[in-house]
Amino acid sequence: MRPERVILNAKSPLINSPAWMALLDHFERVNQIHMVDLFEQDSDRFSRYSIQFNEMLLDYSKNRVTDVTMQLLFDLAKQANIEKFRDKMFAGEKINNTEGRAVLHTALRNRSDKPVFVDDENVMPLVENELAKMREFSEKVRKGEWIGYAGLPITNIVNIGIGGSDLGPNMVCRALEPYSHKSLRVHFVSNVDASHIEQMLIHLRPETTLFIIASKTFTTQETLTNAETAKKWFLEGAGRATEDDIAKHFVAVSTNEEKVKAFGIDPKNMFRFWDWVGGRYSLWSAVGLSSAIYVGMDNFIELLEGAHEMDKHFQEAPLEENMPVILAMLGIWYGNFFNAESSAVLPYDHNLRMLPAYLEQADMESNGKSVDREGRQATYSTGKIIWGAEGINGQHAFYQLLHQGTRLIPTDFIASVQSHGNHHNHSQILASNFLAQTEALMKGRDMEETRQQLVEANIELHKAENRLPHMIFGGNQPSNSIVIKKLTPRSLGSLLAMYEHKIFVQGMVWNLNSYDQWGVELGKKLAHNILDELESGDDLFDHDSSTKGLLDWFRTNS
Ligand code: G6Q
Repeated sequence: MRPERVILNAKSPLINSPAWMALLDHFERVNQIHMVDLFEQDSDRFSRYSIQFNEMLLDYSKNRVTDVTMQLLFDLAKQANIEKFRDKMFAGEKINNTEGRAVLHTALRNRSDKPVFVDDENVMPLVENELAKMREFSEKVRKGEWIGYAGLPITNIVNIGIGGSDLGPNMVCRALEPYSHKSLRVHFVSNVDASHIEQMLIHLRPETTLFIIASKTFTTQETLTNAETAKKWFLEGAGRATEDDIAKHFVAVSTNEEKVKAFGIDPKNMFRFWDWVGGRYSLWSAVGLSSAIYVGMDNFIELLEGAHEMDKHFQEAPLEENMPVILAMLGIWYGNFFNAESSAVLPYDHNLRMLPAYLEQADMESNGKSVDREGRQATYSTGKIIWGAEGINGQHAFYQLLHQGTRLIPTDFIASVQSHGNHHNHSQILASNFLAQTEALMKGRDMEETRQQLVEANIELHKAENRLPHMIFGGNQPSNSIVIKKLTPRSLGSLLAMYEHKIFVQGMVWNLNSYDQWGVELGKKLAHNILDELESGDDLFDHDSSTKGLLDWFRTNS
């Protein structure tokens, strides 16, 4: 039987709204405009379409927009009551309506002395308390004062977690590598494939390893399975550790004290966060413990400061000068009017190499929804496919499709001017490529100019004519350039918060609840059923013939 997909027999009204209709009408008139013409008509385009925030620059001039487009996009944002919902979020109102929860990752990095209330309780003392606990613990580990059961200091930290309890801290550790403690190494285990944990443990010694079990619910199958395997390795390894030694080598980050105790971790070794912190928004909480140890608590606080500054910008800047709002509305312009299906994130900073993976979750888990906040079918496209990789590597791989493919793929190019590396010539090459790519995407390659180049290269006429169509390309591919002076804890905090708020704005325009993730539940439930079938060898549940055939294949080949 086919599932009934939409419960309320109604369609979300967004596409009949005045601001939407006005944009649609405008789109018909401007969708053929070429950016080359826009630049030729306006020598001031860069300064009018760029914004500076602290040491960060957003240049959005290479977009297929005019002043009218931007105005209509801001009208749409206003119609969606972005400012009202933003204020509700910061005030701790339960904007996660399907789970009845506040959405307060901003409270985790609230560096002002303003209280933040959830159900009449000021949560700031809780936040401060946990930060103090993180500081005390991380400093002990960093100074070699947290001594393991064999009398040795910790040298390796293993974060066991998945999804939001993995991607955020993992990405932060990679991004802030230059700030890391030089005698500590940090590892992340997420996959339940035993190869992941086994291939890592092989290099470690129980005496000097600290495990951080990070799980908001402390019920996640993959994490608990890896944690049990780690515990077994610790107890049964060559080091002769005992149950009493667990306290020195296992700490937990969770909201669920009962489950943490049941696993065998003493609550005094537990770092807490709360149900008003979504998993994919939790790197600012104790989920960031691995990064706090790795780069030091002062740097972790700097990260929070940078995010807080972006929070203030998001709250205070008018929509027209608001970085997250501008990025969000440009995304809507391409996704909903040009029907762009995906958007690429292309960092030109090696330390930001995990940013695309992190943003894939942040964006797609938040806005990959097809029903609006009132349970009505969304009859418009919502979350775009977010993908990407280090830009310089991408140039030698997938950029061909960006330049000459048939699809419109808006891009975010992200660079830092000052590298942490010591070779200036490398930075210059990297920067020149960064700059050249957005220019090439925008301008394309003109037929006459290309013909001329072929002639100058002494290519025979008939060969040149044959090659010509393959060499020219239309350009007009939009990009945002986000340039930071240097990748520091503070600028990283601002960058990440900017993307979080961009996701928020898009979710609000599409009238979604960006803070639940019911879509990931079904697979988990079915996996539990199938695990019973794999373990027992019995057929316990009904399956389609494909799933049944695959299940049998696993059984016969295991
Ligand atoms: C994030 C998601 C998801 C979650 C993981 C891990 O928003 O909810 O990625 O973080 O499923 O969950 P636990 O932290 O509860 O183990």
